[in-house]
Amino acid sequence: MNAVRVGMVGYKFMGKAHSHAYRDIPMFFPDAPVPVMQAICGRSAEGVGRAAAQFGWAEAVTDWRELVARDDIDLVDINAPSDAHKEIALAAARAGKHLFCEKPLALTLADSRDMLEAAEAAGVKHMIGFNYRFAPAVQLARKLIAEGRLGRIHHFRAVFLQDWIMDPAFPLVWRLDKKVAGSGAHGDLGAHLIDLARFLVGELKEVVGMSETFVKERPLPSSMTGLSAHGSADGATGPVTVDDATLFLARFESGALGSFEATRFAGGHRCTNAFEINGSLGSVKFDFERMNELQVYFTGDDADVQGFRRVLATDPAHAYAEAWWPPGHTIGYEHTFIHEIVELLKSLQENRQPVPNFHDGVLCQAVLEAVERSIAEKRWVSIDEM
Ligand code: SOE
Repeated sequence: MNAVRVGMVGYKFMGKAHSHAYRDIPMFFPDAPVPVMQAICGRSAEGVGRAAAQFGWAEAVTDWRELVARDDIDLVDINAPSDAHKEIALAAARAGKHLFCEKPLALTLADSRDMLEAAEAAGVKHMIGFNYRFAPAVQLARKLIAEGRLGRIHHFRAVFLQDWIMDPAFPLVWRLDKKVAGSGAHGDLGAHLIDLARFLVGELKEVVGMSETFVKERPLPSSMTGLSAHGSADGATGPVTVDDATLFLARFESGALGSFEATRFAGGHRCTNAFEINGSLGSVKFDFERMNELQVYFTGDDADVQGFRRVLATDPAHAYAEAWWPPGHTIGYEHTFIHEIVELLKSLQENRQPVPNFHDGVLCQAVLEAVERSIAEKRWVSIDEM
């Protein structure tokens, strides 16, 4: 397979990130199949038409049902709001298309399982968009752990901190509506932490959580411009139906202990996605705001140089680095999507499932829902219960 014809549903934030990746891949990853940007789909003809022209899609369409049924599409890329994922994925799988779906996979664990089942029944490839795995510094952390260089892992400590809805005048956008988003900071940000935890340390065994919605009523939006939306002028308000912040503790299957904090109320933190892992032989620290770096500590270092050191993950020894610039020339947020989609395209070429796939989406959703159950029932919840 030398070319993959893509049909994409959604054209906002993630639509732009994915489009940018499709455009860059032939230039920097010439060995991957070429993504052909066949058609982009959105509800507003004007909006999607503008996006198609700006992002470089051959065609703009408004009916996703027609799009997923077309013979000239191999892969359906779903980055519409979360409540639309399931219906589109099921129809696309039935039409025999490979699937690429943004996180969280669906609004509920039951829906996620339906999506996995549909993809498996159709025999198509399925990928979920957990892009942070694909930062070279995160891949380095994984390699150090897999090679046993951090020894037995004791702790995984992670935070995803944002502050874009702290102003009570910020409007009730779709991300604050449970019917559309499933949950708030928990599913939007916590899902990434859970995925990183699973990727780096392994499966979680049990969880206990707490959450809060600090601003319970907000102005209705006058424009749905995502993270920079504006409130309505007529003073109409509506209830916030998702969490502003969710925190939880976890025990991993391996016996390691985890702590997770996802919030949109951490003033001053625009997008702090950070973790620290402590093992018997060493530790690593990652902060997405300095995404090219991994702080590394080894207990075996000489006594006079003990301490964390900064490794810049831009050398040929680091994942994906050779495709880019000479050592020391850093990369950014958009590159995580490029690496993720390279994995997807190569999986199609090699006729194997990409990683992470819908199984990972289901397992992440099981943890998200176990935390919600724990909060509702005020108790530890085992992942096996889900
Ligand atoms: C907004 O909170 C958001 O863009 C998330 O939806 C993304 O998944 C995360 O990567 C950054 O923040």
